[in-house]
Amino acid sequence: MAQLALFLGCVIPNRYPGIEMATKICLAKLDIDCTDLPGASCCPAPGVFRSFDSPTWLALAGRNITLGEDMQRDLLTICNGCFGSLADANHTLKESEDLREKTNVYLGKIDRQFKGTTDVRHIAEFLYSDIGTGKIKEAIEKPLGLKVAVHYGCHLIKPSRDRGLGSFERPRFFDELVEATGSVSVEYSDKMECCGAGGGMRSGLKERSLAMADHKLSKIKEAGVDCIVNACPFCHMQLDAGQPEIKKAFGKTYDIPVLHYSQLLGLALGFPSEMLGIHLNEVKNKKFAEKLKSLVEEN
Ligand code: 9S8
Ligand code: 9S8
Ligand code: COM
Repeated sequence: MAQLALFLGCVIPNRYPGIEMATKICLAKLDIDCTDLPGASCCPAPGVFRSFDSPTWLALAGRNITLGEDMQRDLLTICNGCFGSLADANHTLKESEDLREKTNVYLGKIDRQFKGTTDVRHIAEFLYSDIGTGKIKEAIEKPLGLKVAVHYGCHLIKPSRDRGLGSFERPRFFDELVEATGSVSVEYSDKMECCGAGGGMRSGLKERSLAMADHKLSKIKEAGVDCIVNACPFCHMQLDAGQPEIKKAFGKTYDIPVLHYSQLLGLALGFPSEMLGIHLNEVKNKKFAEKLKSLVEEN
C-alpha cells in the first residue's frame, strides 16, 4: 500500500481543525500509513492561482510536491481544491519538459527540484480504489443508518479526463463510500452543482455565491436528509457557515448538519462526535445531535 503524507491545506487548520483529527484517527484505525507533511504551504488554491498566474501556481504547487518526494511518500489531500491544484500541477510538471524546466529554475533558488517521483491522492478516491468499500464495511463498528445528501464538489471529479474517476455527470464512488458506513445516499436535484464557494466566488461575489449555496440547500432540504456529506473543507464551510449567512442575506432558514467524509467515517468507526470536531460546525441541529448521542449509547 502507498505510504502517504497528509496535505492539510488552509481551511482545515484555520476553520475546521476537527476534520484533521477525524482524518488522522480514521486512517490510524484502518492501518493506513500516513504522516504529517512538515513545511507545506497553501496548495495554492486552483480557482484563484491557477486561473490567474500559472507560473506561480506551478512553482508553489511544485514546491509542496517536492516535500512529498523528499519523504518518498504520496500526498494525501482531504480537500477537493488541494487535490485539483496539486494533482493537476503534478501531472503538468511530469508531462511537460518545458514547464518542468521553467518551474525548476524557481525551485532551484530554494535548493529544490521537481523530480516527478510522487503521486497526489484524494481521500475519497484513495479509500475507494486502494482500500475498498468491502474493507471499510468490515471495520465499521456502528452502522449509522443516516440519510445523507452526498455533495461531490467540482474539483474532485473535474477535469474528468485527468481524474479518470468515471462518470462526472453521475459518479457513484463517493455514494458507495457513504453507504459503506451503513448510511443511505439520497438522490436530490442538481446534485452535481457547485456549492458556489470556489473560484474566488465566496470572497469576491458573496451574494451570488450564497445564492448558489441556497439553491443547493433548498434541493437538499426537499430530499429530507439527516445531513450533508462532503469531501472538501471549502464546500464544508460554504454549506455550513453559509446557512446563517443565507438567513441574514435572504431570510431563509436552514439547519442541515454538514459533515466531512472523515467525520462520517469516524462516527461509523465508533469515535465520539466531539473527537471528530462535529460540534465545531456553525449549524447546531438538536435532533441530529440526539441521534448521534443515541448512536453512542446503543450497543
Ligand atoms: S490550500 Fe490554501 S486555500 Fe485551500 S483548503 Fe483546499 S485549496 Fe489548497
Ligand atoms: S464546489 Fe464548485 S468549485 Fe468547489 S470543490 Fe470545494 S468548493 Fe464547493
Ligand atoms: C475550491 C478551491 S475547493 S478554489 O476556490 O476553486 O480554488
